[in-house]
Amino acid sequence: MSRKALIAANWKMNGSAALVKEMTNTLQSLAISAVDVLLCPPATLLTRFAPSSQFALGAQTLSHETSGAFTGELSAQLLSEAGARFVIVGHSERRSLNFETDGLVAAKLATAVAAGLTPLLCVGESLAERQQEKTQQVIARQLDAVYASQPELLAKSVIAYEPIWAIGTGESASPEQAQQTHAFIRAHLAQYDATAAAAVRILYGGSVNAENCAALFAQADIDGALVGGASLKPAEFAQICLAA
Ligand code: G2H
Repeated sequence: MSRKALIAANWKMNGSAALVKEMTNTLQSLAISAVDVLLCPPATLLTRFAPSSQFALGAQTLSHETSGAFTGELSAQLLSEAGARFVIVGHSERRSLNFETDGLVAAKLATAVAAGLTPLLCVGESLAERQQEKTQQVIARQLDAVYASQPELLAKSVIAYEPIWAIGTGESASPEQAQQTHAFIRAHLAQYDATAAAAVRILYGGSVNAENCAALFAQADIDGALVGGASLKPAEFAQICLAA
């Protein structure tokens, strides 16, 4: 099964109109075609991007509601109208800082797909959970919460494995550690839809940079990366795209 790599930038609550221009110029000049490139800036910057064949745009979260009295929230439709084609769902920062439960993540993912957005579902264990050898248990729970009752959504999803202990710490999972968990994720998803599990792109996220990315991309079940800090530096992000 050959899967086209996807390199996704998660700017988190960073970036600026100036960075939009700088990143656009960098990616336009490279004309990368071997991999898909996705930029997820803060929602307010989505409309600052001119349409480009070099990259797609995504949001970092969405409401599970479609409209109504939800002050401060953004619906899938609003994000789509702003140019988003993808949306990150269930990032660990949303799960911990915004108290997003497995159930809410599942509802958000379904709402995204219904509106035509491709969800990028984040899963991953904490350091304590890894030390207690609960990595697979935690990830299985996070996947089951979404796909056990709606397996048809798997074929429309991208998965990102982001071990919480590797996020923003500068300490990436080793390629072997990541591959082991990616293989587990693919095998676990096969119980819902074997064809979709073989085809689904599973990205690695957590302190990916220009130095460590090639070894990660060499692994059989790693189909790209969700890049945080390094995606704020256009030259380094471009290097990561070129390494995939
Ligand atoms: C993990 C990742 C991007 P960073 O959150 O989603 O961030 O690359 O800074 O660890």
